[in-house]
Amino acid sequence: MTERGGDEAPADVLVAIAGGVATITLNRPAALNALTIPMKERLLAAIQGVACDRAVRAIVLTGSGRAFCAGQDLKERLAPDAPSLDEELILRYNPIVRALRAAPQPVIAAVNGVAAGAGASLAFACDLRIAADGATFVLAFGRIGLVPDSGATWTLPRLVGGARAAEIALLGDAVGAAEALRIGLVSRVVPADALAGEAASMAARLAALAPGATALTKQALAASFDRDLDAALDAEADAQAAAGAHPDHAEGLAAFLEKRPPRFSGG
Ligand code: T3D
Repeated sequence: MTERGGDEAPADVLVAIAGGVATITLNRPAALNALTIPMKERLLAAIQGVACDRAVRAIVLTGSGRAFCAGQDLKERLAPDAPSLDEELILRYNPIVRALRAAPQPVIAAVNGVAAGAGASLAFACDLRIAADGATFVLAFGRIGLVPDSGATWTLPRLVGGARAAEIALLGDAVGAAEALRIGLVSRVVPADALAGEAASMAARLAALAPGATALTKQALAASFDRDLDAALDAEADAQAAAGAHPDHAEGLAAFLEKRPPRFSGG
C-alpha cells in the first residue's frame, strides 16, 4: 500500500493507495473533519493526484472518527483576515467539487457519520454514496444564514427530486441513513463497523472493470440531465464506439468466451 500525507505533510488529509483503489480520508476528527483552508488545499491536491494516477481505478472518500465532514470550519471563518465567502467558494470549494466530478475514476463517498454543510455537498458530488447506519446528512447552511453551496443546489434535486430537495435544503433537518436510503440519497446503508469493508469491496469491484468504459459511463450519467433523449442516444453511440475500439473490449469478449475473469489493461 502507498501512503501519502505522511512525514512531510500535515495529516488532516490522508491518501492510501492499494489494489487500484485510492482512499482519501478527512482526518480532523476533533473538529468533525471541518474544513480549513490548508485542508481544502490538501484535499484538492489529493483528488487531483489520484485522478491522474493511472494505477488508481476507483476512489473512496471518507472521514475519520464519528463524522464524515462538518463542512466549513466555522472558527476559521471568524478570523479577521478570513476570505470572503464567495472568494472561498471560487478558490477552494468549487475546484474540489469539479475535481470530484472530473476524475475519470468513480468516487464512492463512504459516509461514516454526520455530513453537514459543505461536507454533505462533497458527499452529494461523489458518484456513489454508501452510509453507516448512524450517518446523517444536514444542510446546515440555513441555520447560519447561508445558502447551500459546493454544488448542493445542483446535485441534491438530481439525487432526490425537487420536492425532497426543497425540504432538505430549506428546513435543514438532519436526514438519517434509513431515510437517505429510502429517498435515494444513498444506495446502501450498512452497520458502522462494516462501512469501510463495504466501501473497499465496492471499490475493488469498480477497480476490476475496464477503466475507459467506466470513465465514459461516469461522464454519460453526469451529463444525462442536461441532454434530451436524442442527444443521449447520440452520446451513447459515440461512447460505445470509443469503448469498443479499446483493447479492453476485446479482452472482455475473450474472457467471456474462455470462461475466465477479464484482465483489463486500461492502457
Ligand atoms: O467559507 C465559507 O464559509 C463558505 C463555505 C461554506 C460551506 C459550509 O460548509 S457552511 C456550513 C458549515 N457547517 C455547519 O454549519 C455545521 C456546524 N456543525 C454542526 O452543526 C454540528 O457540529 C453537527 C450537526 C455537525 C454535529 O453536531 P454534534 O452535536 O454531533 O457535535 P458538536 O458538539 O456540535 O461538535 C463537536 C466538535 O466539533 C465541537 O468542538 P468542541 O466544542 O468539542 O471543541 C464543535 O465545535 C466542532 N465542530 C463541529 N462542526 C464544526 C466544528 N468546528 C468548526 N467548524 C465546524 N463546522
